[in-house]
Amino acid sequence: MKLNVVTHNPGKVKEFQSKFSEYDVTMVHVNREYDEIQTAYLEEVVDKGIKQLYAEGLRDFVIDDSGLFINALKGFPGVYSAYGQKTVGNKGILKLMEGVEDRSAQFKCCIGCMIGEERIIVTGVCPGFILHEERGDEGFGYDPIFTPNGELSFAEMGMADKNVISHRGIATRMLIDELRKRQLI
Ligand code: ITT
Repeated sequence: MKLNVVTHNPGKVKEFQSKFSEYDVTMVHVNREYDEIQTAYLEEVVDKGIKQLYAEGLRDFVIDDSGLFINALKGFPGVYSAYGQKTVGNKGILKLMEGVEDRSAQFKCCIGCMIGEERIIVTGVCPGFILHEERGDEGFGYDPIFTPNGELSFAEMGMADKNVISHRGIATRMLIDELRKRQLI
């Protein structure tokens, strides 16, 4: 089957495809807008986004709202991660973290899926740490400054290894389990 991925971010589509190929699902990149409401919760953004796209007539699709939550910055950039990436970027985040001892952070990924009338929302979390410098050139977004285990950054790992432990990898596995339970894939 085909599943539309509504996003501006081709990196997300690639990560979904690598997980869904095994189930004969082809991801189709749909570069289309939906409103991302201002809220502290990724799940609310996804819930509203799904309802809007469904009301506009889109069928069989997934959307993904993700963010990097840094403990020493009280969760910033969090739900503002896309804005943080576009404005200060990784260098700006590293600057904010200069001299900060607590480097702990979490990546979160909330995926919403609508197939037929079935609506599924799942969230995956990946704990880790903010590095002191950018490392690696794979992946996208905050990957060069995040390490899940204090060793390699996500951008040094390559997609397959990242997917095993990442927030999106975890959320995608949860979604696949739900879809299989409901015999949708
Ligand atoms: P959409 O069109 O799907 O919204 P986006 O890239 O703007 O694409 P989000 O609104 O979910 O995505 O914003 C999340 C931000 O966090 C964005 O800047 C991403 O680059 C970054 N991000 C999300 N997942 C990431 C990952 O796995 N690795 C690195 N950065 C990530």
